[in-house]
Amino acid sequence: MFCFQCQETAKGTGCTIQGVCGKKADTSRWQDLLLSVVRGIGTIADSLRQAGVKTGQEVGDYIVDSLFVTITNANFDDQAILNKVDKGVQIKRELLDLAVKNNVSLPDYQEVKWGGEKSDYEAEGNRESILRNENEDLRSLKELTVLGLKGMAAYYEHASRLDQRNEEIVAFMEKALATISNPAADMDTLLAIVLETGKFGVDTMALLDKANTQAYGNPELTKVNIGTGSRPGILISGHDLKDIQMLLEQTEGTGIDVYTHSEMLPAHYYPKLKKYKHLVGNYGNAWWKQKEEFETFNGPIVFTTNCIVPPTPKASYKDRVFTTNASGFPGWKHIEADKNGHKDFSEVIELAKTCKAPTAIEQGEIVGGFAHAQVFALADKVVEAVKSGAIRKFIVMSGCDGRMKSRDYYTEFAAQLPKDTVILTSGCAKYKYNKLNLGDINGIPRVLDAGQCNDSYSWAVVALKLKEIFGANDINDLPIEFNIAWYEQKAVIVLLALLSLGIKNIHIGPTLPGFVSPNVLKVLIDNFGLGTITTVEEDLKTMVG
Ligand code: FSO
Ligand code: SF4
Repeated sequence: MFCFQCQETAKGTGCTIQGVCGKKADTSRWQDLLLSVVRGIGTIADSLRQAGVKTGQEVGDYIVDSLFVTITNANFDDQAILNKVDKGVQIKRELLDLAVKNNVSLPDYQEVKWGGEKSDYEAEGNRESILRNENEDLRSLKELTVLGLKGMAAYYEHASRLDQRNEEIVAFMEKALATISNPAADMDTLLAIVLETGKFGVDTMALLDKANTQAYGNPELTKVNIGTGSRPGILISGHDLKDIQMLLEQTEGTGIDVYTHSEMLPAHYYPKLKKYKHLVGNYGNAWWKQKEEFETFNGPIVFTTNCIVPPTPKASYKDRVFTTNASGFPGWKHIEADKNGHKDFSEVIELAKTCKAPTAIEQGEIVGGFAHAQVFALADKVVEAVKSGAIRKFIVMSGCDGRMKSRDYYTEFAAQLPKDTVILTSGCAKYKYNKLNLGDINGIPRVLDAGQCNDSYSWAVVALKLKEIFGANDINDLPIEFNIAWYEQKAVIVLLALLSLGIKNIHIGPTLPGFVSPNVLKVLIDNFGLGTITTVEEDLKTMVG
């Protein structure tokens, strides 16, 4: 196997025996195979589209879902991945027929030519590994594109489950898949597609923002309980708001409480979700602490997206975990939606009724809900604080948390920031400092949490608004610094989106991506001033002076 898509990749260069995330070599091969099927389908769909032949929503939805399945720690279930390969082979055959019927000629790439015979799955999966591209710079740009597409697909899927779709985004995904399948694509073509991926990343985050806010209202300032109640609970993790909505509806009046975990915390900020009295709090921290925290939760757990840590054989909770959407784990029950998108959580609820209430591991509250609308509502206060010098700088510290010790940097950086600075956050990175009680500036909390990682979009909207208010010529002239922590591929699309908005001198850490080759890194440094982190003391000097 070879996989280098996340920040925890072995030695910073690639997992080759087994994933640090727990991914096995077989799973890695099936993911490579699935991705090659997706590239084939994307390429054919792109050619059909260019020729004006319609392919239907099923093709776009398949591409999106299959990309999502291959995100870090989303799906460890080989059979589920192979079922998607089977489905893809079927879709591909239908598209090939469509091409023949309409006289559309197709590129002769391996991904298009492969016949999809079951007996050839293993060999094709091995052939189509990341290392099929021998030139490390071309490989790097192709991977940067596909990893960005994976993040985009995740956000697109959440939006689509709330009935928001966008044909231009799907058309772009197909074009990008066709571009990276082309063995003759050169550096310039690939660099252009990387940057365009960022542009469509902004559009996808805007689409999801619209989907979430139209369905559930604008996030608002909210205090979230981190303690526990006396009734049994269901813990829901991941990013899908439609799932928590359905779970809240189905648990109402059953005597079961619902708790959010990790990236689901921001559900509390939405008026139409927080209205449920039995949505009682957030339990635990970021994804990587789940092995301990699921033990003490005592009740069932539902994964709606990625960030699964494989349990140890002794884990007491392993019979009470459920997955849905793109997530999966062998032996865990998977909840499918019916054809109307409805999911039946009755099995989870019945199980919860037999469980003990969660054991408290923390007490108190955390504050969040500062997506763009709430920040705009406070705009006068914020502008006044900047003009008077009460706020000297904003530091965007969005992104992911992770288990590496070097991530303590972010806790220390947040703690040592001068008192006239404000942290703008989103994603699970916040768990490194959202319980530090960093105080406020004239009533504005010093940690403003916009929401999930996709809500980094809010910080772009806020930055553009501040640019307008302060009459700045360039977004980079504002008193905003970007010190982003990354882990998986959603952070890749967030980064590409920020670059496409013209934001420069972004620091990413705790380490630079293994999939960025030295030459590609040089391009990113020369054009965007991209950098990483050093020590807290040094970085405080460069970022806040
Ligand atoms: Fe974190 Fe996981 Fe949202 Fe990621 S929970 S690491 S960037 O999924 O997607 O922030
Ligand atoms: Fe390694 Fe990350 Fe890939 Fe898992 S997702 S195999 S940890 S690079």
